[in-house]
Amino acid sequence: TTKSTVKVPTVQSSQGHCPALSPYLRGASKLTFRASLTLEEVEKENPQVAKGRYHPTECSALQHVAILIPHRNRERHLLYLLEHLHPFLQRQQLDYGIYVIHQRFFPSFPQAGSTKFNRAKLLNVGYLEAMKEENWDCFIFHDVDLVPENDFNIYMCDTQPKHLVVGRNNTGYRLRYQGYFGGVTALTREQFSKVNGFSNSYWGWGGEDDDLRIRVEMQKMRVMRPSPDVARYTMIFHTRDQGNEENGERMKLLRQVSRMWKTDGLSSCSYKLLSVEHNPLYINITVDFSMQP
Ligand code: UD2
Ligand code: MN
Repeated sequence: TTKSTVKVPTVQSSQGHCPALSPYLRGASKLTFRASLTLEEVEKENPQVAKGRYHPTECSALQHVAILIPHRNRERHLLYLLEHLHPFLQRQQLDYGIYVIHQRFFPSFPQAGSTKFNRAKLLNVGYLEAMKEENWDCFIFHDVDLVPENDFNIYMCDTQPKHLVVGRNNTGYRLRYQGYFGGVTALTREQFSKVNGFSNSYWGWGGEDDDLRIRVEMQKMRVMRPSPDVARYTMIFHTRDQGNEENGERMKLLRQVSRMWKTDGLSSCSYKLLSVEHNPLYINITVDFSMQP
């Protein structure tokens, strides 16, 4: 060995890991949603994103993160989310991919089966399809209408499942209730597979987020939350969608989780895959659930 007296500067080499805290974070930002915004503009602002994917070039990211967004008929919301999320995730120096899982709706053929929206099942599909492309470390389950306000709300997974929405604008930035697990959550590949993913049985609005929390608690995991001053979101205004009416079965389903979780989830998620498109800013997965029970 040679003893060097030369001080090596602490610059990240191209092989080195990214730092624990990215130097690009800005903190709280004022969000605006311009009515005239187009997808082409957002694409132009993100030349480094290709086929929905990005990775930092200055260092190797600490986690490979798949963002999964359940979607049907919310094109405006999707556009605003993409506009804000891409630069947000890049400032966090993440290796990431954005997946939009689209439930095909046949309003003129209601006899084709259930046309109700199923957020949880779409997220299971997102996990299964994303895992076919890459062995992602971390999954962010993300409502299309929630835009993060502070980039210190880090989109990485932790030793326990994380709930990232402590507060949002239209509920006074306060946690809605103890145990609330809706909106945006982060689970590692292992945490999500340990609970067998989401239940596939929640058609329409509500309950599926509480079901996942019960699964998490049954595995003796504990929900973590970032501090309230960073875990803040703006929910873009909307009314209840057609085809996502309140699920009257949800209380009954929530009483059965301990009996059902092993057989209802990732292990039983059947669907008809209609297409996988690699758009510039996101991977679009379209599925048909109408033939499912
Ligand atoms: C709450 C939860 C949400 C979920 C839901 C009950 C928050 C912030 N969010 O949202 O995570 O648990 O209650 O199911 O507490 N969607 C479409 N098209 C539709 C219907 C829904 O794309 O026609 C997607 C979209 O990503 C949307 C999400 O499903 O953000 C949740 O639906 P919502 O926004 O209507 O429900 P909300 O705001 O009460
Ligand atoms: Mn919403």
